[in-house]
Amino acid sequence: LVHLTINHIPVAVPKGTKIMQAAAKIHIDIPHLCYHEDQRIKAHCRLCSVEVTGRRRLYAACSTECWEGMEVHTDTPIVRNTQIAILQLMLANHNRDCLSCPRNQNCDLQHLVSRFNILRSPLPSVVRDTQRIVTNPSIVRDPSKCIRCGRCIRACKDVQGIAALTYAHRSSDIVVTTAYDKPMEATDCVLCGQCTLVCPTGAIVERDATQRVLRALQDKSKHVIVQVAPAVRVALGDAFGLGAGAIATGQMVTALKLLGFDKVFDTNFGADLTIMEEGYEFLDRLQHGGVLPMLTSCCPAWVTYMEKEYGSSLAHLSSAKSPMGMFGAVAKTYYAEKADIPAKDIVTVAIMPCTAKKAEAQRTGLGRGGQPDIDYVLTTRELIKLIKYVGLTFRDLPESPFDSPLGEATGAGAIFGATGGVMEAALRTVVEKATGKPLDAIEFTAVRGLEGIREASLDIAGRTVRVAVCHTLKNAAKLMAAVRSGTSPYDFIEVMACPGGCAGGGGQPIGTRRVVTAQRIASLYEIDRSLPRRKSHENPEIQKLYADALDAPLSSKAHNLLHTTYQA
Ligand code: HC1
Ligand code: SF4
Repeated sequence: LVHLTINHIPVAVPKGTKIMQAAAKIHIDIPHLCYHEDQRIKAHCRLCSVEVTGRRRLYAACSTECWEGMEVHTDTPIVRNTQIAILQLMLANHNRDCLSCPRNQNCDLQHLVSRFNILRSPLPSVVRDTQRIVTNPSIVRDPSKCIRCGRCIRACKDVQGIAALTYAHRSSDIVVTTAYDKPMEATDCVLCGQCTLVCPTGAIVERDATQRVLRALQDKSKHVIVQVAPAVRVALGDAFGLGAGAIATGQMVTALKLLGFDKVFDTNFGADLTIMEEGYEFLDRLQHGGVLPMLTSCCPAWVTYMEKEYGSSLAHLSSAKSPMGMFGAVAKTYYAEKADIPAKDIVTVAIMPCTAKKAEAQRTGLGRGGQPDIDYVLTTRELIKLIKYVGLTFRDLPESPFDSPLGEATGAGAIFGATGGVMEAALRTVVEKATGKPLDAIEFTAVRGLEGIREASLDIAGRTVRVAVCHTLKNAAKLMAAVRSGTSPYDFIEVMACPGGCAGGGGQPIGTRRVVTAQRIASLYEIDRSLPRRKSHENPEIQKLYADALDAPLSSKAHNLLHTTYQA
């Protein structure tokens, strides 16, 4: 242990601990902006400067390791004046129109300015007159809000291995942008939104669809239904003080009903349906010499990555639409018929932990007659805004069940929101169908966890099947090298673009970090354990859907409705 004092308070920490974490241990939050708990430390904003007795310079608390006998001061006049000067400089170069900013009241810069009681900046504004960049369905950039902390750059490069965002120019002209200032979607960007999750301000945000959804809800001629992704229910509570990973399914359904949705359905139902199609597709490929390894296709950022980077390997992707896509197709056909409402009068909204889902909803393969199957996608963050807008005291809401017939789901559907969940859900059905015998052990723990790449071998009806699971595109690239060269040892690979899978999705609440994602994942497995049915093929609503309208998995009807194609 290393012994030091911070503001005269003794503290002992393991060797290698940074001043920032030592201070946190005694409940002192040292201000910071470029520092992010999950990222490489850059220490260039200097907002976390502290004084050390006997030293003539200031130290960055985020990057400086504690030493024996160190005396740290976080609140001296020099420290305070430095921090205020840094914030004033930032403000001089910042569009201070907080009222119209999507991050109003949820902005690190705004919180710090308020914490330091900076009422106005004495410096003249040098903010450039730039426009918001709205070129794709998922992500909006506002360079006038950028404080050049580099967190988005690191998320893109270090997590996804993409590096679509970068610094350009020098000194006071430095900006964060794309290569040649291209629109994000024209670069290698896959719209996963990890950048939006780490931005401390409103410089890079999801494209907001809340107003359009509110208008649809107010339109009496429309029947507005909503589906909610597996990972939203374990993240939404963050914004309402329920604690990380809190399971808020019932309150969430009540909130959506109070918002005015005519029916509240479950994407987990779509996930069960995906397992039927994708699971049977895998068995079919396995038994009839199809293209292997088969790659999962439910994460749109991953699918876009495949289309952009591995165009010659698209035959490996499962043709199954994502759960969101399958749900939309069933909603505008089967459900429309059952409810006796013309599809043109049904508006489908999807609540997703994901910015890439907004772009996925606009894929031509996910619609019929020129109309999309999913009309609007809202991120978890936008749902939080809507709940606050109507003034619901979320934590006190009673619980409600999902509506029928697209609201019943099994534990297999629930775990889709965790990295490894799609694979585990698929194996529960595939193994049972292939062997014709009920599985005794349904928990495939080898594919669980947060290792970047996990693998497992299992015997399926006398054949050894090798599967792999990975999260983040940086890890996917490692697996894809072998797939492209035809040397992959695997038969089936699950890829989710975001760290931890959708639990850590780019549309989740601001403040999402790896430790929080891990708690959400634990809750998803808890939901799975708590359900009476844990295999997709045992979902009675799915069985009824096949009996009524689809015949069987992979039938021509199922193919028409539930499968899609990809384009390099
Ligand atoms: Fe996901 Fe999926 S799990 S992609 O991560 O397959 O977004 O939660 O809805 O579609 O089910 C996201 C989550 C989600 C789909 C499912
Ligand atoms: Fe979206 Fe989930 Fe893929 Fe992230 S892992 S891009 S949240 S679908």
